[in-house]
Amino acid sequence: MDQQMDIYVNEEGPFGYSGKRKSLAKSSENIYESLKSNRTGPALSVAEDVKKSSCRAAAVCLGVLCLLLLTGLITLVCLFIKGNSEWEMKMVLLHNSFTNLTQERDQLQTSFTNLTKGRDQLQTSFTNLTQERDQFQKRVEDMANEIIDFRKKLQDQYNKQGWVYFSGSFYHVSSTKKSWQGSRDDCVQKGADLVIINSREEQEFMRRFPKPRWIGLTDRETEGRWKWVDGTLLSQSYWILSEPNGHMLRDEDCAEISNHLFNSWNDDLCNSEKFWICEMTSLL
Ligand SMILES: [Ca+2]
Ligand SMILES: [Ca+2]
Ligand SMILES: [Ca+2]
Repeated sequence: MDQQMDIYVNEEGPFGYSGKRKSLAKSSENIYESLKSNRTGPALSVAEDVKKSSCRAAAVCLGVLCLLLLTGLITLVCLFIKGNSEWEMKMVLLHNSFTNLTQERDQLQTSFTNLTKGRDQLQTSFTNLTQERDQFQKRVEDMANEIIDFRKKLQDQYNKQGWVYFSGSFYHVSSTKKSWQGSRDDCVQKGADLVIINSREEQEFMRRFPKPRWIGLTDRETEGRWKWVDGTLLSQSYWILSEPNGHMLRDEDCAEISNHLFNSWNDDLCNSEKFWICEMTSLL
């Protein structure tokens, strides 16, 4: 009753209304607490404790969950950062690889360009060389034809003078007889010398000339040491069987050739007068 009277008393008056209002609220709470404590008693107090314990447990669980979530979140962030770093590293490596590949591609492109230029230059050089070769071959063919023509003309000219051409040499057979030395002097005067037989073909060619004739072979310097007029020693010979023999112990030091046999050489006295054969080696 006194409190209610205070309420009414405090509501009066135009001034101090707020302070009175607060006083009124506080009084009401006290009244409510008093009433509540009066109504529930000790049982309500135990329930309140249980409720508080539950709240604490829930709070603890919530805290643990938050801690776990935070830990998981940190782990995820670390994994993300680690993964991100690895990805960035891979990206850097890929970028470097791409850069290197690009440089290698450019170098290869440059090399290919240079090789292409070199190939083109070689192709041009090859074409020029081919043209020069063709021109050179044509010049050689022209020169060969000129030589053939010149040789024909020369042969005709020598033929008119009694010379016969065979395998690079001109041959002249005499129509008169002289000693071996006289025969040789005549050949030298013609710009030639007594024939030197260098091959089987030349030996066979000699058989076309009839009658025994002096050839450019002698052993006047050393008996039995036959030499050609150019100073070379005799290696391949075509003596008649049992020749050279120095017949009847005569000093037969000069060689003659006849045409009746393939092996047709004979040694005879150098002062004997015989026909002879001159040979002029041709440069053609
Ligand atoms: Ca000869
Ligand atoms: Ca002799
Ligand atoms: Ca003889």
